[in-house]
Amino acid sequence: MPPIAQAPTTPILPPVEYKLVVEQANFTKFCETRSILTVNGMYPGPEIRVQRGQTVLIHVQNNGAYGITILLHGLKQPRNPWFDGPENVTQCLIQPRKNFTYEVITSNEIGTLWWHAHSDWSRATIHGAFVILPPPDELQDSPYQFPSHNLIFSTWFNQDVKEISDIIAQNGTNIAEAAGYTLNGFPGDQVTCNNVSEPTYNITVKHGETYLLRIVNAAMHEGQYFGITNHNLTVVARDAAYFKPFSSEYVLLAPGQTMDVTFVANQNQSQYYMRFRYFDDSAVSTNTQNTTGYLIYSDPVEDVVNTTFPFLPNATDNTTAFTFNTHLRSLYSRSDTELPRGDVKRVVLAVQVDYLNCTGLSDCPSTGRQAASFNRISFAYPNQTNILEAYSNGISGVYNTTYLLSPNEAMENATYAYHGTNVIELDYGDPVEIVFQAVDFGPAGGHPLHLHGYSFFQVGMNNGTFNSTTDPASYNLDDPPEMNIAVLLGSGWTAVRFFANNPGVWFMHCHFESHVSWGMATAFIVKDGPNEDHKMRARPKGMPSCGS
Ligand SMILES: [Cu+2]
Repeated sequence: MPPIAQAPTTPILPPVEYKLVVEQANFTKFCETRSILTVNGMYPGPEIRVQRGQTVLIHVQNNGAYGITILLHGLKQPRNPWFDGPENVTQCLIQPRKNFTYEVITSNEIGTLWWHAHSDWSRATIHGAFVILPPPDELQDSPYQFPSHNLIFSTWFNQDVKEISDIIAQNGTNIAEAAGYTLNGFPGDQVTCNNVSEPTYNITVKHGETYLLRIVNAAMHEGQYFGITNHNLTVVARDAAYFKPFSSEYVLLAPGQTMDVTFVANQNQSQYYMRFRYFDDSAVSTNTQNTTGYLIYSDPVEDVVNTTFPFLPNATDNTTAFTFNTHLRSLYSRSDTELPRGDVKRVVLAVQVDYLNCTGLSDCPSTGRQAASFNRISFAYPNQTNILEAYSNGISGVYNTTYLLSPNEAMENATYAYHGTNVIELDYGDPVEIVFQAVDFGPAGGHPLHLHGYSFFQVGMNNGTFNSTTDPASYNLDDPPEMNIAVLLGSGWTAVRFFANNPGVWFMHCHFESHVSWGMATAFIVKDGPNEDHKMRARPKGMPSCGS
């Protein structure tokens, strides 16, 4: 059993510090001026940049009108769940006029991750890139030597996102349709306001140079294809883990995923389209905006603009999405030591959108409401405390450690879910396999399923119902891709494996924001192991106090 995620041996750099001030700021997009919650007045927020293995101190000052939390998405935070971020799971809200410092430990992540708010729907506007560079001696042989640009794709609403999330969490109403999307804050030239194109993000390149794009899909609900006219892309990493590089006309990112892609500026010196186009295997209506940017050569020999869009697959082409998601392979296989290959503790989770029976529940309409669940448990956030606090202090009555139903039972009757704060307990070092099984074959579509505190290896993925006898025979146990978000397509199953070697409380949830609001979430409690470095760190001083 391997040790907890360690940074490869590199010189220890002193911690780097960032200040994030949460505050309202006005932005005009899609023909409306709105006051939105920002960090440092920016949309998207500032980049955080570190060297692998470095610790980051993030000082958050909340000058907003309501409480928030911040998550460093995809950082494993070894033994350090206290600074992971999800509201009422590992911490309580940072209330208005309060501050809190996150101590973020980077370990073996490389490339691009992101940070975002992890309370209500604040992440719609509070997010930014988190860049992890290799140490100098590795940099020169890595794709991170190239000049890079961050491409942050976001969803924009013409309503207050706090109001949207409060209504959805209470009434289970359907997703509020986005006003549109932005690339680094720009809607792009396919969006017009009073017949004038909205501003378009652009990057300038020199002919013959290689560039790195750090793509963050910060969208609330929308998977996205991305491509550049006439330029081939090479995928080198996703979710801060290297892949065997592969060349592709386009890439696909689920909400929450990050991807590092290189390309060579080797075309006629002109201007080309960068384009995002949504992928959606659900029947829920989606804003179909094409989101564009320009790639501009610095010394155009001809004053010609290439107006052709890059080819991107059809939005409802499930086969292409499946092919892309099953094509990925790890490069330096941490899987050599970190992938469980023998007996595993298998956790099958039926993943579905369903209904909540509101009998006996407050704040729930008597007619019932739409919900989402794992094994028909729709996750209820604790109220006046958080799960980590309850776990570390031995406070009972905050969460349950048993799931009411076996997956088979959960799949039998797909109508109603139960409301509960149910978590899954693991012993330190357990070799774990999670099989996500889509149950709502149909309109709900697929789910990007995200685990905090870990990355896992996707060993299998297919259509239909998982067969525990025959399907494991088809697993990739040689070079499965490592990730922190596994895609479950709407009609199948996805299997991931990891060793439970990071003690603490770790949230797991769908990265569609409405599905989390409806309860598609749970947490793993990984118990301490026998040695000192197998134990969760002690509770830091100054955690935000609970209760409003
Ligand atoms: Cu979902």
